[in-house]
Amino acid sequence: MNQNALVRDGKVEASGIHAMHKIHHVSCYISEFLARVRDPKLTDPIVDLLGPNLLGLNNLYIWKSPKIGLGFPWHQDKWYFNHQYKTEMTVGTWTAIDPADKENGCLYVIPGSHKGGILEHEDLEGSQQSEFKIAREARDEEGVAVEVPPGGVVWFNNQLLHKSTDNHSLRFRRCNVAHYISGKAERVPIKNVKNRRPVMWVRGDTYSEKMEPVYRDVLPIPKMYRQTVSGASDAQ
Ligand SMILES: O=C(O)CCC(=O)C(=O)O
Repeated sequence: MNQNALVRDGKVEASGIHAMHKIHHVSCYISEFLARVRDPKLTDPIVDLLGPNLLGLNNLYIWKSPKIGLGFPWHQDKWYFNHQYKTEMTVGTWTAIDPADKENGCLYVIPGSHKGGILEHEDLEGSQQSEFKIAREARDEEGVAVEVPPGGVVWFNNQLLHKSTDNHSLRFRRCNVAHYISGKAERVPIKNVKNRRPVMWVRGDTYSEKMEPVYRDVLPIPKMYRQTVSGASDAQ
């Protein structure tokens, strides 16, 4: 679980659900969330894009609290996934829990940007998501707001440039994000095996020579994730 960066940096005081920012990997540890990631309503459109064999990657809740919820800078998810998996494409699903609009920090996308290659991503200063990098060449004036009702889903190619804005409203803006990759994708070998994100089976066949391990059942919640918001861990 991540804490809101303004709370973490002592710039505002908030507690409980108002101090939260993200909850990571819920589908790896809680069976109801794993079932949701496998829901054909979410995955049927992805089969059209990635084929019948699907694995689930990062899965998280983003929690923008009223007035203090922070936006995300322009980025392409592939910039992050490139370091972990050899693949042309992953697909992200973004599901609104609350109505998402310009006032409470909805997504913005640059239409057609998924065809333009991967931009440089640079470090970002300030309280905005410090773990996030920014694609500085992305142009704000090309961004289109994606306002979504609760339960509405956005499916997006991992090269699509997207960002979101801060929550200026008195309402929450929460969503669930789930990323999918083809079962035929290969893992990039990494040294720190301990910090590997678990990869979950979603549907179809798996290829153990390319991706290992792939989990079919939820895992025990690691100690590092078992902290409360007041002592929120920055584990990702
Ligand atoms: O939900 C948001 O505000 C941004 C989410 C996002 O950019 C992402 O998950 O890559």
